[in-house]
Amino acid sequence: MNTATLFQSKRLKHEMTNMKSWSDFARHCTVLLAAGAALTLTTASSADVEMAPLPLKLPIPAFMGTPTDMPLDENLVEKPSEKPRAPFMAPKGVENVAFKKKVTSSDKSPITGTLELVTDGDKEANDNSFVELHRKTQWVQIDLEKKHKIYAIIVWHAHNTYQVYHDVIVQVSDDPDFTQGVQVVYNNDQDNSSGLGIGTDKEYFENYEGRLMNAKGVEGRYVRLYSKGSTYSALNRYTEVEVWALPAQ
Ligand SMILES: [Ca+2]
Ligand SMILES: [Ca+2]
Repeated sequence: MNTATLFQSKRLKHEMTNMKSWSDFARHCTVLLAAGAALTLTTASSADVEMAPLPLKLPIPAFMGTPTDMPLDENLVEKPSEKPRAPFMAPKGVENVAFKKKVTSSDKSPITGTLELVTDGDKEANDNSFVELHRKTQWVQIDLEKKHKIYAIIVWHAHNTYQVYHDVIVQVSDDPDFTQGVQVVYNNDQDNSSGLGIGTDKEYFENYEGRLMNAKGVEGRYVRLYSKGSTYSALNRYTEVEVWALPAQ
């Protein structure tokens, strides 16, 4: 018998001596068992997270169907789906933590709209619902105010007409300057024209569903989204960005 077991045995003997009856002892054991069961339950719930479909609210579609007259290289651009996107499963309790959070950008004077539009909750395809940034590679960045565990990032650039945005790169970091600890969630810059590394994700057609990127629980405080114009315009429009996450432990 080791010291710990001997100690426990002595302690139990002591407690039994002090108990007035067997019913006292039984009550004591029940309390101990209940405490043990509660502990087991806590361990099980943290290891086995309950999942639920992301409670997304989609805007009204500005057009129906899929483009037929757009040149489409299936190696580069994803074929538009005829079906609605399948529900995305994430841990129960995730929230859009980007809502009303501060947005900064590489473009200090947007052509139309303001940066607040990126996280104001309006994702409709109206002309006054997006901020329009200048040409070439531009980014918008959201400060989540503290570190989060991120499960999905959804972006609506502009979904008023058929178009494919170029160099869509999404990164997460704890560094507001994105010089260190940068984690890449999405990158479809397949020819590295934005110079942030070759991406292996595909380009895609914008529509009312936005683009949902699986962030796989990546942790960070800042989310940065790049783009370099679209098939419609050399300018960069952002209607809304959602970041579905839980606070990081
Ligand atoms: Ca908006
Ligand atoms: Ca490119």
